[in-house]
Amino acid sequence: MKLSLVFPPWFKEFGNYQAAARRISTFPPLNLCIVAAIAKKAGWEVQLIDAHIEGLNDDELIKAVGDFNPDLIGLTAATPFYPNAARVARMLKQALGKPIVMGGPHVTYFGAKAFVDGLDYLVIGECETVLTEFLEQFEKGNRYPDVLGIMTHKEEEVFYRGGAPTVSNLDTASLPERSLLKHELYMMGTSKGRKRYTSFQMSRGCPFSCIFCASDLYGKKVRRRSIDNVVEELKMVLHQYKVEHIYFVDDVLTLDRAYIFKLCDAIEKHQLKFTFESSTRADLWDEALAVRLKQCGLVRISFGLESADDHVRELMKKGVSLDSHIVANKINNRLGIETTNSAIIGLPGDTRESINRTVQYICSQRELQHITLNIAIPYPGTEMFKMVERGDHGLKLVEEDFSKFQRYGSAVMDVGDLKAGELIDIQSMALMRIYACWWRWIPIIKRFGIETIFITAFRTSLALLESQYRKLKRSLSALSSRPLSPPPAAPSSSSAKPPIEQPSRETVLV
Ligand code: B12
Ligand code: SF4
Repeated sequence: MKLSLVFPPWFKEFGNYQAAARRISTFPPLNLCIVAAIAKKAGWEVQLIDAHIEGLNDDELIKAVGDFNPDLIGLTAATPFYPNAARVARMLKQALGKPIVMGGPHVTYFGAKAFVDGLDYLVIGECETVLTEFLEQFEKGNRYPDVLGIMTHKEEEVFYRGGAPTVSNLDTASLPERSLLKHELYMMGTSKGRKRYTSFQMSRGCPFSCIFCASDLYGKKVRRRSIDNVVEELKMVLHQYKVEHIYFVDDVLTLDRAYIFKLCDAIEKHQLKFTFESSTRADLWDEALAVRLKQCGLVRISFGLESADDHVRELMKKGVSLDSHIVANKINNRLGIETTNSAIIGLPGDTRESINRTVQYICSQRELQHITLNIAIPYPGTEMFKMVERGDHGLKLVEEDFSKFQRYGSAVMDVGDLKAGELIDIQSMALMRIYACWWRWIPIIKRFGIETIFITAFRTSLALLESQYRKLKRSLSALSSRPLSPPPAAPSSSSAKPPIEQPSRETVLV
């Protein structure tokens, strides 16, 4: 049997920030490599196409999959990728007529609501515990397999027994099948140059409950691989695929301090030479840890600074003090470890003033060298998604097209009297204010390259000009249409509603 795994293309969804996104977000699809490993072990022949990195258009994608002639096609999607993945599913179904399965965070959250024309199966949860049985049943010709974690449908009727159990011992899972990736295409900019890189996972789960994060989609329990198991995969990645840089996608790299020291000892003992990066919390960072990680190749770490406003910080339930951020950045600046601080605007409780406080704080803190400034998006699976459904803190969803669930140049909810559109303008202006400081340019140039910075700055300035022009046009037309007598009664609430794009209902099966 043959399985074709496809990661659909997605850059154009990043609008003005697509050049920067292309530069830093071309991650190898680790989940599809895991699926490939399980399928191969079950005796299937597997093809993996990352249409995004390979730059394939629709026709080229259909041809590549068609030439392989699979029995089953697999797709993956986080929320903003989902509309495009659903489009690709419909397209491949029309062109090739093969059964299609989709997994990932979006379908795990929405279940049956994620069925669209073309999709035959959804994998709800982690696939390691259920995929082998599903493939076996499929191979036997059972098109409606009664397997936990597998959702299927016959026209409008959905069959589902419940979510896939999580993997309790990650060491028992097959190592991701990276032989199917075109490794030479995955390059990451680092302070030590652009390097061939891959993504790598040592643990799953996070015990914290930040309202904007979907880390507990598969449960809160933290599961960690043994150091020996990690070393086995590291050796394979470095020696077989000549990877030079690793992005550890663990939710919180330094959650278990002792584990990290043991990992460093193992990296040294086995003489594994590579640079790496990851993300963690600033309150789980200290000098001894930073020194040790740097000795073993750490070049970049990300912290979530989020907001500088006390009320917003309390509502977002992160529980990391601003002081810890400054201390952690100070350590890294002294040691020469590049540090990314991710801030968010438009969180519950945010106002123009609180956002201004956050931006002012960032501008005044020289230790915070590299900042990313995201617009808060209520991703399905987060507490914030539930808050917006309930309308807590004046949150209101104004955009239901999931492809717009991007953190840059796109906003999907009003926050009190802060309108979504206004947040986009505030983001552009704030980024300009933050990056007006020359000492912030160097790490950015190293990471993105001067050409990417120029394109992004140019497109952002154009977008700002456009938004000013739109505002001016609106004011002029309001002036010219102003009635001489007092206006009639206020419009009804339904006509005052902002336009919300509805998903195309005819494609939603259930
Ligand atoms: C790397 C990563 C990325 C990469 C993804 C690239 C890639 N090629 O995979 C990049 C940087 C591009 C990215 C971007 C974004 N990401 Co991201 N990302 C991650 C991260 C850190 C790791 C993903 C990963 O590899 N996980 C490991 C794999 C093994 O897990 P998995 O994908 O869930 O897959 C398992 C199952 O779902 C299933 N499965 C998945 N797909 C399939 C397919 C088939 C056929 C089958 C059978 C099974 C199956 O099997 C896998 C093994 O059990 C996760 C956090 C995390 N720790 O998972 C966030 C995460 C997936 N990202 C998230 C988000 C929100 C985003 C962004 C939308 C915003 C952001 N935070 O940056 C953007 C979207 C970009 C866009 N176009 O809009 C959320 C998703 C929430 C949601 N509702 O979708 C997560 C969970 C982070 C979080 N904690 O909130 N991301
Ligand atoms: S933001 Fe980080 S600390 Fe907070 S829940 Fe997500 S992974 Fe955990």
